[in-house]
This record gives sequence, C-alpha cells and structure tokens, in this order.
Amino acid sequence: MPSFVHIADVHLDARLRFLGERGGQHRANIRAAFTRCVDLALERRVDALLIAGDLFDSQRPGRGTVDFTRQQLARLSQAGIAVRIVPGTHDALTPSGVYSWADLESAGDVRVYRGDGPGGWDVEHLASGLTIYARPTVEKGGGLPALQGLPRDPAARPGCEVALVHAALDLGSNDEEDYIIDPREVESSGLAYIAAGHWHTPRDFSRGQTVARYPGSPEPVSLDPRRAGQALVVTLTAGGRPQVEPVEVGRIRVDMYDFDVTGHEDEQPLETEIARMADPDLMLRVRLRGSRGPGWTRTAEDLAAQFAPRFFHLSVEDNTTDELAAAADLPGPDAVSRRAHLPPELAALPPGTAARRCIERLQRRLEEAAAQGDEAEQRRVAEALRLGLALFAGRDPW
Ligand SMILES: [Mn+2]
Repeated sequence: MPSFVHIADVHLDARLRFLGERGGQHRANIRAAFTRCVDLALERRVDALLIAGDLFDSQRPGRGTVDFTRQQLARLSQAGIAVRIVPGTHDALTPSGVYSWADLESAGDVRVYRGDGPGGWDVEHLASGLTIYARPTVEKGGGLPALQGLPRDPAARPGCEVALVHAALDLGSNDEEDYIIDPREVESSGLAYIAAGHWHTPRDFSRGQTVARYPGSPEPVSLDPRRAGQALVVTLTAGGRPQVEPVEVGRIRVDMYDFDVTGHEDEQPLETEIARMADPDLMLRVRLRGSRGPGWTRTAEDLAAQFAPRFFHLSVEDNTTDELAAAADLPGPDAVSRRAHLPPELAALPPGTAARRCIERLQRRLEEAAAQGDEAEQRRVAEALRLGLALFAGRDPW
C-alpha cells in the first residue's frame, strides 16, 4: 500500500522579526528541518512527500532559498519519490506569486497543484496507487468549506484517496478569510486521509473512517508555546485505517514561564528560575506579573540581556500592574511590538475558542502591518487588540 510523508507550514524564509539578530540563524534551522523531512522520506522509502501549503513564508523568498528548495526536491525525484505541493495562504497561487516563478517542477517529479479541474480541484492518480485531491488557495478562502465539491473518483483504489488542503478547522469560530474544514465534512468525505496545513501545531481531527491531521510546522515560526517540530509518516492500509507516525524533525522548542513577583523581596528567585531553564535550543517567554517589592532594582530588559546568551531566544515581559496601566495609553512603538507578540491576557483564553482566535488574528494583522511598516494600521490594530484583550479578560478597557 502507498505511503507518504506529510508536512506543512514550513515557512521557508520567514521574517521572524521577533528574533532580532537571531532571525538568520532560525531561518537556517527551518531549512535544516526541511532537509530532515526530505531525509525522512528517503530513509522510509515512501512513495511521496505531500506539502500542505505555506512551504514558503511569502511570495518573494530569496533566490538562495528557492534554489535550496529545488535541490532538496531533486534529491527525492532522483530516488523515485513524488513531491506534491498545494499552495497555502502565505504562498497562495497568484499570477505573480512564488509558484509563478520558482519553477520547482524543474526538480523532477514535482507538481504544484494549480486547480485546473472543475471547481478548482485537481485530481491525480500517482503510480503508487495514491489518488490525490487538491485545491490550491488562489485568494483568501472567504470562509468557504474546504472540501466542497471534492470530485471523488470511482476509479480510485479503495483506501488510497487523500485530500491535500490548506484550511482552518472549524471549531465554531469561523475566520472568513480562510477556507474552513467542517468536522462533519471530514466524516462524510469517504477519504482515507486528509493531509491538512494551516495550523502550526500538530492536531488530529480524524472523524469516522477518515484520518485527518495537521502536522504543524517543522520548526516554530512564532512564540506560540504549543508544540511544533513534526513530520508525519503515513502508511495506507488495505481495508483499515491509515497508520500515522509522527517523527521529530525540529530543533527549537518554545516555552512560556509566568512569574508572579508579588511577595518576592527581590529578583533573586526569578533569576534562579530563569537560570534553571537555560537551554540553547529554547525560545523562552518570561512574563512577569503582580507588584514588585522595594528590593527589585533590575528591569525586565536587564534580566533579558543577562540571560539571553544561555537561550536561543529570551524575552522578559514586564506585565506588573503599573506597567499594564501605562501600556493602556495609546501605544508607542515599544508597546506596539510588545503587544504584537506577548499580550499577557492571551494565555488566559483557552486555545481554540472564538476569543482566542480573534486575538490571534489581530496579532497576525499587527505583525503584518509592522512588517509592511504601516504605522497607521499598526495603531489601529493595536488599539483593537487592546480593547479586545481587555473585554475578553472582563476588564473595563476605558
Ligand atoms: Mn502557515
């Protein structure tokens, strides 16, 4: 029976502004993780590598990155392993987008799905027996059902039908900018496997007979402490459920540490804790809250500067009561960038809820605005974020 490696959301050439000078190093980590995905496919002698969108972080990755990608894909082609790619949201199929000029197909048995069939679907039968249904992201999904109009082919081999999609799982909080996967659609799809991308953390959303997975990003591309770092080895079975084996391919972990300064005479206990967590492969977000005693002399910036060399990345956010009150003023550049990544109330919102997704979406917009240098938009979104966080946390924002 056919087997494949399923990855998504690699985000090659991500900007990673939050990492400052370390950004280049982490871009190298992301490349290395992608190389390990290719190695994995070669080692396991699978039939295909399926990439479920956001292989590239933008439509304009560097030439060097595109060449690197082509070389990696060529290694697979030379071993007889097919590569199939569906454009995602960052690398959507647009007239001048990355897939219009990167020429990945010249690497060999590589295909980027362009949605040439009815309803924007591509249907392909691979020599291994695998049937792939794919619909590229051509523009924002507009909240459309991701599996709508999927043209099941009666000629497909039983148990070998796979959908390759880049879409958000619908947990009751639709984001109208994405394609949406309704869990009920999963169950009624009749597919063996749904190879999904879009979520940067692994998730199993199998329903009924259909196995459905997000592999998450091979390396983290934000300070989201939920896990990343996996590729999935999927083996289809005759008459049974596909078997999925997650394999670690990432190097860097992200973690978050909340520290309440209330009742501590000075910063010594905090310093001890940070030192205990030191790890050169860890991105750590330390968040301070509570009210400081008079013995505290060092700022969050001082602490971050002292301990940063012992981590891959360290941020220390000062969310003590006074600081928060100050941050409630109209945001200056520092407050904007702080909120872009690290709103303290966000952790209180359970993952997957409408509130959480709303705030995360605003964060993304804020990062995009910052990346584009659009200050007016930054202020507008920062204000929306401030109000949203306060309201969701049950505070009076005014
Ligand atoms: Mn992505």
